[in-house]
Amino acid sequence: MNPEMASPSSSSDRRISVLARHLAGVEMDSKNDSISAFPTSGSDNNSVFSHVVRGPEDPILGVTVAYNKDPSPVKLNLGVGAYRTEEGKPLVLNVVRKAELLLVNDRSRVKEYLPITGLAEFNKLSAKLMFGANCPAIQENRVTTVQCLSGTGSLRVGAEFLAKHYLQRTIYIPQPTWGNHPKIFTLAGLSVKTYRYYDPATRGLNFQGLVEDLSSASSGAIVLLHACAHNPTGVDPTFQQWEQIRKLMRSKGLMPFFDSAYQGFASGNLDADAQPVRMFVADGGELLLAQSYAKNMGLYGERIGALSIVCKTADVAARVESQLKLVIRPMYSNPPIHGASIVAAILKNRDLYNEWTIELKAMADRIISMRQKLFEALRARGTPGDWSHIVKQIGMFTFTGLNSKQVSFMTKEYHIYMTSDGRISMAGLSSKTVPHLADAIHAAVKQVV
Ligand code: KET
Repeated sequence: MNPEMASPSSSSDRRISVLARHLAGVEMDSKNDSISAFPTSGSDNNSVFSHVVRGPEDPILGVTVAYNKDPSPVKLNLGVGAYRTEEGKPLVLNVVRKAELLLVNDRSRVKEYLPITGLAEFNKLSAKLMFGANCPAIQENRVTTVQCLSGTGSLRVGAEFLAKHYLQRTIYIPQPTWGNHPKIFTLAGLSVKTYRYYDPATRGLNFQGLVEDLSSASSGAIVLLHACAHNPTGVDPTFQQWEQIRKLMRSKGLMPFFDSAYQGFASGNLDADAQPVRMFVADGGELLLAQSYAKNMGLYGERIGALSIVCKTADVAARVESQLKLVIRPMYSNPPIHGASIVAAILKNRDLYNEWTIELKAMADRIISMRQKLFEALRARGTPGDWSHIVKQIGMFTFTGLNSKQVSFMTKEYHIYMTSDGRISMAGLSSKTVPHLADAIHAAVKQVV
């Protein structure tokens, strides 16, 4: 549909519904004398919001809320994907501390607004990090990159741009996927469908289902792909499978929208984890990419990420960027400066960059060692079932296969907090807490069906 046609009718619909609500309110007021003529005044206790019902907690972030309320000394939060040290503490990377010191000591830095598109240097370096130093699309200025509010904000801005300017409004997301995806895309105006991804029987990729579903997707549809370390399953396609997915998608004109929240966390190597995205860029086609530095630089609360759109020509890319600015400006005007400055300081300096890759690898390795430890602990207890998926799965999470009843049992009896789909954040585990988790899983599997 032509977006110019869409807006007048939808805005008139909105006006009519506001008017209808207004009239209903006036009628109610006139029937009920006890309601003040000025309901927002403090003269009575009738809140204009009294009809508001309590919303549910977020399925992932709500786990932390519940965890924080638990006074137990043995409680363990394996809900949100946030890295913890062996001591169970959040980690600020050394290289981030160094970059922050550089920034603080640089008296020429000011706190002016950034441009709508963010810190230019950060944008360039982010595109290079994912697409590679010698990427022709970058050299030909066919990529536009805008700084956004971490991965979530990048997805949202990309989705709003697509809803306004792309020929298709349907986006296919994997089944299952990160719980926020359907909400982000629906609220941005896209219509969400799913493609088969995970096979619970094999605890692996349902490649045939994926191929069938993408083959029957309508031409031009958008397809959300996890760039690496699929959340929540920890199951990624092989490079050969990626190549088949690429060919299939390009032959049907499907639009790839990559979500990269874990670059470096899958293999421990930033370039290796970028490979699937680079395969799609190398064929000269178009795509979108949402990047997050929350996990791989440990910059969670700095809300720093980027949206890149790879286009066919520099001219198109420039026009696309001008429209991204029109999406961003009324949403949050322009992005925050601090996180972008940290990332840029690290990415542009060879020593700091190298130091980052070492720290990143150490995080990835610690997660892998937790996989091994948990697997061995379950084997030692003789826990019924095949737990080899714990060591096979990739990235921050293990998709255990535990059901929601078993999860609530573990929370109630063992004070272990995780999402109800049975996902555990391996990054929240330490050598000290593995036995406690293994005991809990063992009891849950034995006692709860
Ligand atoms: N994509 C994926 C796949 C993802 O797992 C997350 C975060 C994000 C994007 C967004 O992250 P941001 O902080 O906006 O850069 N996932 C973890 C945290 C969360 O749910 O917010 C999680 O799954 O635990």
